[in-house]
Amino acid sequence: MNKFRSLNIRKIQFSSDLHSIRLFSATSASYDKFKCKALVVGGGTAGCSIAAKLASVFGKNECIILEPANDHYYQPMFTMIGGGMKTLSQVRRSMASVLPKKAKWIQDAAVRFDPDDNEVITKQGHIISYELLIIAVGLQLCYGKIPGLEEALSIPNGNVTSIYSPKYVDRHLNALNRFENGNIIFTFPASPVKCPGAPQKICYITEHFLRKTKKREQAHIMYNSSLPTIFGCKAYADALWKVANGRSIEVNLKTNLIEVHGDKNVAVFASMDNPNEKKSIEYSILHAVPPQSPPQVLLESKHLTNEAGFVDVDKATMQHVKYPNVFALGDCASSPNSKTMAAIAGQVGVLNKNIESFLKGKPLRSEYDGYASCPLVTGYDSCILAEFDYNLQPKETFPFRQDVERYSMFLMKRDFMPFLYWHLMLNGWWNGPASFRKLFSLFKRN
Ligand code: UQ1
Repeated sequence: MNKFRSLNIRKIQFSSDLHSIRLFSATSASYDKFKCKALVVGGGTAGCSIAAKLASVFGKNECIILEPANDHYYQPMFTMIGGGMKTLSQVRRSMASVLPKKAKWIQDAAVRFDPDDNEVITKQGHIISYELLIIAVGLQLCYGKIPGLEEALSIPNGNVTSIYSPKYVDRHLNALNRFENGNIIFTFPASPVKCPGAPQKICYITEHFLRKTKKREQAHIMYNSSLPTIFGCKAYADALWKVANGRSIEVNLKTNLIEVHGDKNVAVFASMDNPNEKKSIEYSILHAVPPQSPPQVLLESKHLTNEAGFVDVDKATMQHVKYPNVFALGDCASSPNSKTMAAIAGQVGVLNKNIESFLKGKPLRSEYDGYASCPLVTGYDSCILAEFDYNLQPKETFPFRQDVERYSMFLMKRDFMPFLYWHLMLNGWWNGPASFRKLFSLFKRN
């Protein structure tokens, strides 16, 4: 690391961020310049897991992680928190405790990528140069894109809830406990989302909660999704239709939440086929899933991204299509897989092998097949474990039928997965269930 006074006009003239103003105005301020073998941008599931692998290969402080947050959440548990099966404090750990000890953590955010110079500029004005860049900045939640939603979510003890953010996740159980009668509406936005099963899981958990508390008769439950299908993979879509119909949940497809009037408890929906076709529905509880997009820094990095702002990688190797020393994984990558934690597990293994080949100057041979898994929790004791690939074909691990609700899969989701996450995945030791699948295939009939 060497300190220097930075007034590099070429570097700052393109930047719209605050730090460039700082560079111009505070001429006496000094900024750090860092150098490393591998720079991992993002300390979420993807960043943390790949950094653990790289830090152990490259050695102490040769891998830098750039991540501004203080806390790290095990987000797959948010649906269970919504149903009161877990608490937020059980799924939160300090960032310092989960990042690999051999890596150097810079608590700051990227504001500009300069892949031609192998540099990243941070919000505080530091410059980090790298030999290898791994982008794992996830998705941002855009509650503000739906007029009235943030306002409604800020009403104390309000009727609008959202398990997608730690800020709002506790509101759902509070609203369920207060519920007396009326419409309970669940939404799915018109954007890519992380864990596309979650908007439905919280719906089924809610339905079971109402049966348990003898309030089911008083509720009319609606699942309003902007998508044209209930689930992308047909085998599980058929199973989910049975769950929804069997529990008298009204499913409205191509129906997009566009406005919330928190003061009147009214949600406005528009048809995806005809945006002028709108309907207003009064709710007792509205569970809203925010539209999501790549973070701002990627939306401003056109040289690295596709049109939608995702890091433009080869969907098999996860290597950038233009910059061979740049890789991406997780929710911010352009690979067209379902954005789940299991997908990241598969990508980490592929990336690890391909980075090794890249550093040796060999062709990248490891290929990600789009594997994603979604434990579709359907209540307080049942779960359908969906597993599929890029072609939306089931790619199942266990020797029994997975398109049915099972208690065993519920226990796996609730009790085994958190252990696997904190102890194996974050240390870079879990690359998905491929070896279990091979083993169990010995017991499979047909
Ligand atoms: C998985 O690998 C994973 O990532 C760690 C999850 O996220 C928490 C999952 O929910 C699942 C189901 C898998 C796949 C693992 C098995 C054993 C099928």
